[in-house]
Amino acid sequence: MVADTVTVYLGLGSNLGERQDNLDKALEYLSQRLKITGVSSIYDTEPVGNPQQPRFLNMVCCIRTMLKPGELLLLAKGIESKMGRQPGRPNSPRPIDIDILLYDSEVINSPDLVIPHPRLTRRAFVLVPLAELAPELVHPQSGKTIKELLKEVKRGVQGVLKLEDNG
Ligand code: PH2
Ligand code: MG
Ligand code: MG
Repeated sequence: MVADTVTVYLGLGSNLGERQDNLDKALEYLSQRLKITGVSSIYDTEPVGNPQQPRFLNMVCCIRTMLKPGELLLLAKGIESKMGRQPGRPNSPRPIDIDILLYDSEVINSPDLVIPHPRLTRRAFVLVPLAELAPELVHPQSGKTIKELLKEVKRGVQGVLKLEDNG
């Protein structure tokens, strides 16, 4: 029997150290365990939440995997920790943050994992790169497409600048 693979979107962010190298390294680690089918441009973004921290580089990738949501979370956390992220310090600068944005069209509300990512619908630094890869993708809870959600973002796309040398 062929096991099911699902399409998943991951958000990557870095605001500590060599940010672009960190994104590359995270993609390399991910590709050792799953198939990356698409990557967005990289964006230089204003920090949201804690304005005292350095600017981020953010991007989104699309993957195909047989990993279950919990297994994928463990993989993401493992890569974060291998790359030197200190656990238990939310909103502090980090070499890498890997967030599961959407897992197929599943809705999951468990204590350690909420999918779709709860802040996805209001974050331009996620919606802009996600809209590059999947503008017509429907967000399961709102029933809106990524393109529509992006149009509705309150502060618009200010503070989200495309890195021009990223192809
Ligand atoms: N991640 C956060 C909080 N704020 N701001 C930007 N621009 N990019 C991020 O990836 C980001 C953030 C928590 O994970
Ligand atoms: Mg995050
Ligand atoms: Mg995270």
